[in-house]
Amino acid sequence: MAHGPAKGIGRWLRATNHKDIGTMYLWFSFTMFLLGGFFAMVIRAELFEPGMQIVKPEFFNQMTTMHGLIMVFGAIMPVFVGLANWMIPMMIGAPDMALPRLNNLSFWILPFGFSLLASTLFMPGGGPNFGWTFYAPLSTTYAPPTVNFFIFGIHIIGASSIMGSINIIATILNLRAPGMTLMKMPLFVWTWLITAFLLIAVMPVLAGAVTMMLMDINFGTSFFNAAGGGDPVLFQHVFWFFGHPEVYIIIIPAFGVISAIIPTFSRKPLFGYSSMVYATAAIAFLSFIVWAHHMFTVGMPLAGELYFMYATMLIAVPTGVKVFNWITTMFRGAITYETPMLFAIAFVILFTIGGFTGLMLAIAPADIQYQDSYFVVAHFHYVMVAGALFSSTAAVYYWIPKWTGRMYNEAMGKVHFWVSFVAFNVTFFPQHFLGLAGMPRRYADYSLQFADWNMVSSIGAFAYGASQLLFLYNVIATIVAGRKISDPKVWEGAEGLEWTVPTPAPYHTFSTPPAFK
Ligand code: CU1
Repeated sequence: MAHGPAKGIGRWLRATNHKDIGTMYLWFSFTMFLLGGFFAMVIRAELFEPGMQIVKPEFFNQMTTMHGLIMVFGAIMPVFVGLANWMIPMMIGAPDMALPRLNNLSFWILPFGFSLLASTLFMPGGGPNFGWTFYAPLSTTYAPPTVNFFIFGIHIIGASSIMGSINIIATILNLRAPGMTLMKMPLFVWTWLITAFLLIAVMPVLAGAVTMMLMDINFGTSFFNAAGGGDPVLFQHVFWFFGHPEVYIIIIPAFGVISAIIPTFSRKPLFGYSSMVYATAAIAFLSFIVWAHHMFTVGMPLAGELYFMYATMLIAVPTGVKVFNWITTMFRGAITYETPMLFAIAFVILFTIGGFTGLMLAIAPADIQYQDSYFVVAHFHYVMVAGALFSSTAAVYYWIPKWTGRMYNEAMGKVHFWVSFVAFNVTFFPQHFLGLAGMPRRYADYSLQFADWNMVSSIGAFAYGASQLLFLYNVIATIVAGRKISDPKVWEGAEGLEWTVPTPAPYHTFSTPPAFK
């Protein structure tokens, strides 16, 4: 094997540099975002008006399933791993990630996992059609034969996440520069430290769920089969013991991004740093003990319903602390509204709306009405899109000058923001009305009284989809021909802005990583 930096494709295949791996994660994630987004466009095109027009119901089910799986596991989780790879070593003054070869493996198994998953769409029997939550017995007894590819894909994706998390924890705990104590770390680093522990705790649970499925389907066990003495509700318990912490795995690094951007553009230090750390840890702990709020209609004992209802509502307390701190950071700050700040402020507003509808859904007697309606779809898209996607978009605008040495086009960024912001709300706010009016989720068709708001929602979705192409164009234009940040014109009107939180020494000044001295 040749030594020294590899050239051409070898630079990427054999990458051990955290920046190259971070870049690959970001581009992989954006590719998956466009693919999952394309599936969303198919879904909204079919739902544009009542009656069947574009796709068959069977294919529609595959679209809703693949949209969810690709967005959660392919777009949102990898984008934050990409940001972690790029930023964590620089934020803590480390020369690189602690386990660079493991880092390479974590990334490179992902394209295989997702190729396996996506190729099922072209196989006999079609792709997974049981929703991204793949409840048994729909995903076991009634699944297409390609479910085995789905299971293998999930295993690969899970292994990637676990390896990535081990790497992040090892890096943060061992490679901090002298003087970088835990309570001095930028919040983005803290949020990832906590997220990595969540991932290591729950990805094996997901692996267990799909392994039990594999056994039920192929080897005659009856974990989820009532006829053989099993219990389909067990599947939901196992799935949501993974699935609820999973939504925090997605949103906690987003909190870290927002906690970096808001102080910068408010020109004030973050308000309540230590309370942010403790609130994040509290949210992570609570995320493990609320899973059955997804299952209020399975026939739990009343004591169980009450416990899961109150425990879920408790999460609003540390989340409220965070929102309070962000707003207090902005209070009386010298705020300017560049693109990252616009996305960050939109995050705070829209994520809070998603949080409030979450509180509504947490009320067990009300949830029995909301269950499986479009209200739930509206709720989690406020959290996932306006939460996770807006914050990762903000992060790209915020850090791309640091990554490329070039400035993005601010005017185009602002157009991207405003079209995204308006189109997002046009898409998802009416889905609250549809849900409250009784429209169920995951159906290819609906009755006439839901026609108007569905058309509005579809128009919003097309505009949202189109505005992401503007983002893609802006990013490529920045990399290829963006104004160099050494050009003083870039800094006009940006007095007092700091693009990095602490400024660590350039990594080549370390002869030995501090931890090994
Ligand atoms: Cu949950």
